[in-house]
Amino acid sequence: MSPDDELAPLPTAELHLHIEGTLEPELAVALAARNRVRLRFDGPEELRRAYRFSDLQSFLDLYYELMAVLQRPEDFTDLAEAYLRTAAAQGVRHAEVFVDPQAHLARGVPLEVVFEGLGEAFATAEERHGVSVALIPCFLRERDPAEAEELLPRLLRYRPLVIGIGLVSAETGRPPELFERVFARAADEGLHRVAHAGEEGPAEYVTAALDHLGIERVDHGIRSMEDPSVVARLRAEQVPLTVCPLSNVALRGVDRLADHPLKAMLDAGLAATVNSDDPAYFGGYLHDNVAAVTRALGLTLDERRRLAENSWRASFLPAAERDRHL
Ligand code: ES4
Ligand code: ZN
Repeated sequence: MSPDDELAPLPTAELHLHIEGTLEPELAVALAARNRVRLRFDGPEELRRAYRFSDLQSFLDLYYELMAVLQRPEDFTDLAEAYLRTAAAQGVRHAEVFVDPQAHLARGVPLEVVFEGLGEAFATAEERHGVSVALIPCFLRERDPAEAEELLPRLLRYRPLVIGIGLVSAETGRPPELFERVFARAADEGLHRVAHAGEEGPAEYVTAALDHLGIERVDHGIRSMEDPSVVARLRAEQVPLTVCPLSNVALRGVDRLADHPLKAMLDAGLAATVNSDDPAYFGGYLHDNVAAVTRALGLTLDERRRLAENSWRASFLPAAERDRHL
């Protein structure tokens, strides 16, 4: 296929991808065997059948449970390597990858295991897969903000691989303001800042994340569309949104892909991008998401080009490198 074909992948930056969410059932079962971890699933088929969700929390429960198979640095290397291979085939040329250090620390896996394991795969990603990679560790919003504040200095040691921080997990009852201090410190350290907001949480959480956390991109942000004043601000400030269509359908934030607000976001002049979130769980990687919304919403080739261009503008690449893709 050439890039002019309706559904050929365009070179794109992936800006919303949880590395733990790339754990395919086959790899989960293989790592469980390698590490002698018992899973309550008999094999990859049974596991794949469990990849069905009623909401964000039902997904997060399985996502955290399966992390048990990730024990050693090479497990993280294998996980990242599998993602990079698939992502490259889907047009991804740069990825700013999320990781959940607190989820691993909480089950006794040290930071070095996570970062050295991922770093091993990322160090050769450019030459092996033509993909440049950076890491954005995310704080878990259900945990005490003081824990995030204590963790931040330890994350700084992994610069320049680590370029920023994020905020993830279930939003309800955990407004962005709780994390104001750790985000302010990260800004002082020159780190980039993003946050999940307006996924299941209300449009006000998008505003709060912009005002209190100083975020440079909104992860998801689809519920912004419920408040015209939030839409007007996102448009005026050209705040990038990392939208994940298959995720929103899998977690029932949107009933059907045909009802997805992505097209309305583009029509409203928002800087929307398409990303894959937790592709092993939600039915597809970056181009699978683009192809699915293209069909469901009737996106034009020009609109797909705009999505790819938005991804480069929204990336945290140095300007000279970013502009090579525009
Ligand atoms: C996530 Cl889809 C989603 N939402 C919030 N937090 C997450 N962590 C991993 N996937
Ligand atoms: Zn996410």
